[in-house]
Amino acid sequence: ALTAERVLSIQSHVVFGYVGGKAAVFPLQCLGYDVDVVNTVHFSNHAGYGRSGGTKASAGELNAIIESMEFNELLAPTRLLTGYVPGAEGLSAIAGLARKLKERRPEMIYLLDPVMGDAGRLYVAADVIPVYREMLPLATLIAPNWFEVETLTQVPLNDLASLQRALRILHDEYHVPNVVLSSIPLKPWLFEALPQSIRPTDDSEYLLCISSSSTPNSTSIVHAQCVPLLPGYFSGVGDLFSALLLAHFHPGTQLCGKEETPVSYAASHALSKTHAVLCITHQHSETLPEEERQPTDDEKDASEPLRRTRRMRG
Ligand code: PXL
Repeated sequence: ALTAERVLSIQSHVVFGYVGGKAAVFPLQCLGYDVDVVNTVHFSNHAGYGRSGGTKASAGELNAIIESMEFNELLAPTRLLTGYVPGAEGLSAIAGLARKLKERRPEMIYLLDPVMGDAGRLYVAADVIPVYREMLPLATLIAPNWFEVETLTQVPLNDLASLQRALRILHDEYHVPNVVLSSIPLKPWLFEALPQSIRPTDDSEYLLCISSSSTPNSTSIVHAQCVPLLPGYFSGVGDLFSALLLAHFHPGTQLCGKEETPVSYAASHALSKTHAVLCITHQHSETLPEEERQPTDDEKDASEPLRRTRRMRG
């Protein structure tokens, strides 16, 4: 169904391939949203290639865009989506905008994806970390990966207690109402912690998606769901997932069932659609010559420590 909603999407643009805005904007439009697009960088390709050419928008350039939109009364999104921002200067300008929009329209839904890196490696400047921590209270929901949760909370995630501690820090200290952690490798300690009803029963590899919502009495509701791991290297999966998560998040409606929250409902729709896109991408890759299917050296390095980034060239 078409919505009258307008998303302001602030993330990267690449010429070749589908990461950042290239992975997020089209799905949002397909789901009926009007999307206003601010590019934080204009690069040839994503960081996995080792080399990428192009420009980063300075804080001055971002502010010039914001000010002119404001002047022309074009700045009234019902939803805000922020992703890849390469450094603190630009991110502070975006933080100022997010703060202003939220003050003006407190019911605005803000999905903050603190895109910083993966598998133990940062792909933006480290000076964004404290800026993201300051921005967290503005967010309606955040979609960090495993590494980004560790980076934001400074809690190494190596057992169930540390995972619970990190989620509590995000909810209680940073006042984030909803956290969605997708594509978690299903380590034995996590597998053991899963209720029988959602434990995979076959031997293939799975990823886990957790959504955690805080409740007024300082407890949280956690939902978890497993999704089959597909072989190969994929880029931009997190950006696609976040866009779909935002698109399917409908608080205050009767859409979701008894056992669900608006976030777990959105996460489950985002998960199945992301999985469907990856299945088609994987099928397509099987038709390519062998050499085009290999991850680049940088992608291989990035995926080695945890084997959790799954990227494909493009
Ligand atoms: O998917 C995250 C991302 C977004 N945008 C750019 C990137 C990356 C990850 O490498 O390089 C430009």
